[in-house]
Amino acid sequence: MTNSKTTLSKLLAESNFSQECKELLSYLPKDRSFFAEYLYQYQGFWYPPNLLEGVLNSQKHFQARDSDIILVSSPKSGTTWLKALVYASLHRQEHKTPLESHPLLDNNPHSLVPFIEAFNFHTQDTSPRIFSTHMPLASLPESIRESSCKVVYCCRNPKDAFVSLWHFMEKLTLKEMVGCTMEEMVSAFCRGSSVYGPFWDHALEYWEESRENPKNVLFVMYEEMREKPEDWVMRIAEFLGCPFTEREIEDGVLEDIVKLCSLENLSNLEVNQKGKLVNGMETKAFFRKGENGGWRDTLTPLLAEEIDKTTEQKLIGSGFRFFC
Ligand code: PAP
Repeated sequence: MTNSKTTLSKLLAESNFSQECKELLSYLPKDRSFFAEYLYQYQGFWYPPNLLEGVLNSQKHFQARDSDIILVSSPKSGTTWLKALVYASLHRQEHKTPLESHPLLDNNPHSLVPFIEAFNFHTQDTSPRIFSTHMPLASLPESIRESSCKVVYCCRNPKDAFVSLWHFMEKLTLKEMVGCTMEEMVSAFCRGSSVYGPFWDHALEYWEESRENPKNVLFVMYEEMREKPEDWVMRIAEFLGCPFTEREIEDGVLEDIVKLCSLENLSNLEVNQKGKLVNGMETKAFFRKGENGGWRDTLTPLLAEEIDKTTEQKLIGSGFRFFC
């Protein structure tokens, strides 16, 4: 615990920020936060300083290719799972027996699919390249917005995403570091001041883009994937231009991929129980219950209502609904 705490404090507070980032931090709106000492508002969304620096760096240096695949989500909305599913689907020719030998058996999904804001986007040179990001639509690097690469956005209902973040922070001892109550954290979440928040604006922007530009942006919901994973993996593969054939389905390829990437299977692997990411985060922190509606065992009715009210206000006139 001490180790991961030290690594995280370093990551969040002591990074050696670029001059550009330091200057921005000196005048951007800031809000006291539960995730870092302050979150800073940049292009309408809120970031701890280390992630803001990652966003700036990717906006400057990330060069998208038309064949790239970008997996996008708000934090705690199914990123790890989506990375595993897309990686396994795209590499299914090379790794035909996924339950016996597969990179996902020895690597956490975050190690196989780099996170654009984490400065490690130069490390991948396969085709297609798969990246992930939590960046909002309008802040994506220009080269992504101008390319014809495919974006898959994974959305989750705000109460479960919030609760997942709460437990994640508890596991990483971030709450102790910042010192906040759940009431304070809900209140910050609802005013938009959470990592990559406002949560609702993030989802709405990608949802609208997926309707305007369905060839390039696919919007999926974590809860729907939980209910019918095979259907959704097929839809994602089709969207990415590598549909599963009847024969593959008969041979159990799709079923094996879903099993390989299941919460139960991944969370029991040694790499996901004892491993660490390059930034020092313990891989086990990314796996918990994965329940639809699991927020009920953490949020009081009053706090749930506060989030519901915000959701209601945010979605007025949009035609969009979260799953539950
Ligand atoms: P990240 O944004 O930090 O990458 P992310 O993977 O999006 O995290 O979210 C973690 C959630 O996904 C956890 O949800 P919970 O806290 O409600 O349990 C985690 O359990 C869930 N999760 C991780 N891997 C899988 C998986 N293979 N299948 C389903 N859910 C998963």
